[in-house]
Amino acid sequence: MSTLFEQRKAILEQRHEALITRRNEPLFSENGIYTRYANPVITAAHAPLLWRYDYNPETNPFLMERIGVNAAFNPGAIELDGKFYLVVRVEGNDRKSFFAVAESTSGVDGFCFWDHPVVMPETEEPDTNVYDMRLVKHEDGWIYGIFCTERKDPDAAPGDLSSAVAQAGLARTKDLKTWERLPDLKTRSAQQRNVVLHPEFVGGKYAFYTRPQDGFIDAGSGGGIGWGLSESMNPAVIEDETIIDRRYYHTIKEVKNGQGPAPIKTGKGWLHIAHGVRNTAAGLRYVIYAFMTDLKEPSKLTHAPAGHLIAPEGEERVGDVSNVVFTNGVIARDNGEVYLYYASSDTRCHVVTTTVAQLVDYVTNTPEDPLRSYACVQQRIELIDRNLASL
Ligand code: M1P
Repeated sequence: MSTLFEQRKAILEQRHEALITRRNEPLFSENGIYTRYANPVITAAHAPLLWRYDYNPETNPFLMERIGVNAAFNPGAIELDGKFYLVVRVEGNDRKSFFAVAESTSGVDGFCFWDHPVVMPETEEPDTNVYDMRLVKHEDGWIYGIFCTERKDPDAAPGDLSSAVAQAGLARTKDLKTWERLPDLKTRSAQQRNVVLHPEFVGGKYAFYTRPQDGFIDAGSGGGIGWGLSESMNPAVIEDETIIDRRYYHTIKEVKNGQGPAPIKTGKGWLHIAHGVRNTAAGLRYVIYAFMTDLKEPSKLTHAPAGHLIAPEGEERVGDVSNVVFTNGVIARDNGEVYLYYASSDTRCHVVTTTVAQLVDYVTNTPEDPLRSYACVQQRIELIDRNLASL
């Protein structure tokens, strides 16, 4: 007769194994721009059982979960030696996020976490929370992890236990296992989130995409995707920040926006994937959009297709922070394939697959937002008339 502990252990292990070995099926692509997949690639349930349960029947006779995992989202992504690696934002039931590496050979399924999460060293001013790592293979030879470090606002009024200060944490590695923490990025902005390193030197300097903001949540008078240069990564200091992709009234990015992963270098320009936020009666809505900047001058906007590239669909619409899709990870392979990782509603990770050719076609041929309903109708009538003429 097996014990309750043994029965539960067998069921838990069987269910976990079935989940992480589950095949993922591509879905028909209605828009022809990218292919969605039937299942998320990583969820909280993918977290190893060893992270959550005490496996000692003496100290845990009911085989209870001791340290739960609430969510697994907003992964950074990188390809190393032909394998797909995600550095996932794992959030414990205690609300603290940490980073953990999951790897897969296909990029669309079979993601399996390494036994131990990332040990990210702290600076002299310890982080309360770290999240949303962008992984960048820089031409200086390092892999950089740029992430948000969040600490309680020292100027918060007594009793205000929510106000926080967000800044860009920096670390570098060669193997995703050992991380060297660098000083946080210094800019003139009170808060920074969604900071990303450009993969190449620009004029001999390190170049950053930034997102200056007045408050922890509100972009305020700030916002827009910024750009700044730094002589060094240790320390990284940006004196001048300019906005290269600003917010507009009545668009998908009227409240705020932020660079996603580092841009992809293409023959036509740097291809950027970002998130835009607008307000609704049901709260903020986060979508993913794309734009392109000049190959020689990566801070110069050249193409800005209207509207979203990806919006939350089906179960993606619901989670801890509903109506959100967010991306900070992409893998563009040498053969032109693109794996874009995104999370839905701050809860789980998904992938869409496409190619550089499809994304360049999308970005360079989708009309810009004309910013008025009348002009949008004119745009659509031109398309309809061209189509009717070709019948
Ligand atoms: O909750 C949605 C997202 O909110 C933040 O993004 P932004 O800085 O643009 O508001 C981030 O904290 C992100 O992690 C989160 O997914």
